[in-house]
Amino acid sequence: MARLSYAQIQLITNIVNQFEIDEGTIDIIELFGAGRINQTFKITLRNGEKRIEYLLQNVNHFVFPNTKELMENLTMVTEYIRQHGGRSVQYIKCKKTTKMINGPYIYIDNTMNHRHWRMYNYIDADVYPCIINPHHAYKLGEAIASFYKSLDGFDTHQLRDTIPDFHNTPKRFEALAVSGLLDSVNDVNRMADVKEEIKFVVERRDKLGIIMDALEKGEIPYRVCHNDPKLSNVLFDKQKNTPICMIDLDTIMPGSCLFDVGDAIRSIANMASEDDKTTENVSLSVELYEEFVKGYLDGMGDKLIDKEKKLIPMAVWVITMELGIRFLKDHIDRNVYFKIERDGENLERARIQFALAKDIERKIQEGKLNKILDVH
Ligand code: GN1
Ligand code: MG
Repeated sequence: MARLSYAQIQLITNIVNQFEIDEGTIDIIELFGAGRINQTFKITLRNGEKRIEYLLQNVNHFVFPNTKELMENLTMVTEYIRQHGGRSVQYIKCKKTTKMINGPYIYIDNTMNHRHWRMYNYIDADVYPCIINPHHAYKLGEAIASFYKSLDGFDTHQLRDTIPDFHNTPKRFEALAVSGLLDSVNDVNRMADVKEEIKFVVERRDKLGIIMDALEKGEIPYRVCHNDPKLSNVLFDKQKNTPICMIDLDTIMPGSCLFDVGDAIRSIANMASEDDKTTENVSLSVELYEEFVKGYLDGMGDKLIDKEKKLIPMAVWVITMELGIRFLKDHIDRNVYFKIERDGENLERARIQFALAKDIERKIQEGKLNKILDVH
């Protein structure tokens, strides 16, 4: 991980000082986490023998244009969870002397980019960056179910869409088509590179709306969804190894729980990594899929309706296609959304997702993803 320069340290120190924390002096500042969107720093304060740790985050306001509404969502949800006996991160208000343009929880800095910052307490916990054994898949299923339970009774209407149409897969397809059209005028070579991938998506466009349609027709319910349910977004108790809470709550919005189920499976059950350079290792592990589903069904009990259960295999496919489409669009748009280290990375990421989608199609056809579901 890159080390910070003294100039950066001074900048961060100044930002930390805009928040209402006064339990000690800043002792350590380090880069933290590996998100594709926001940038996170861990801040350690020292007061004699006591250490207090926080996370400071630069919220990507290209991705989240309305950080005021974003923080309203997050504070509502985290307060609800705490009031109902659960644990969650707690956001820190800015000092009264700080100019607050976007509500009490966001500080906008004075640099050219006017970056948006927020701070919250650091919870000391176990975090698994990747699956080590099938039991982790089971535990993730259980953790996501327990997140849903902790928000039981929360009125979804209170939440704003922080990213409108985030999992509206047909709209993601339309956005890809628009980027493609614009770019074919400007950059013929870039479009030539993605011809195969565009064809792959177009051939499958009719099935992309299967979850959105069920939701809009009222066949499956709206619930409070996390929308980024990867294993590394769950904190586990260091002693008991039980889930404490889910983090990275920026995309909490109303939607189908199938978005979360699909995305969680997509992210953990691929034998290849999301950032592999070739597709040779891509394959959906049926074992990890089944373990996750077991954990999720055990955790949800009778909360899940039959139609939701039935759609689980297709949800994994839809969300995989959707992320492929998003990576592909970002490649065509010259990487304005997902962080990259070199051009071409987003195209490689899209290819991984499409290869996975193809493997899922095969496994659905062979009936391999239905065995665990007990639905016909
Ligand atoms: C982004 O930043 P990160 O890694 O938590 C993205 C998710 C994708 C994920 C793919 C707000 O999440 O939707 O599934 O990358 N988050 C947003 O790795 O777009
Ligand atoms: Mg995220």
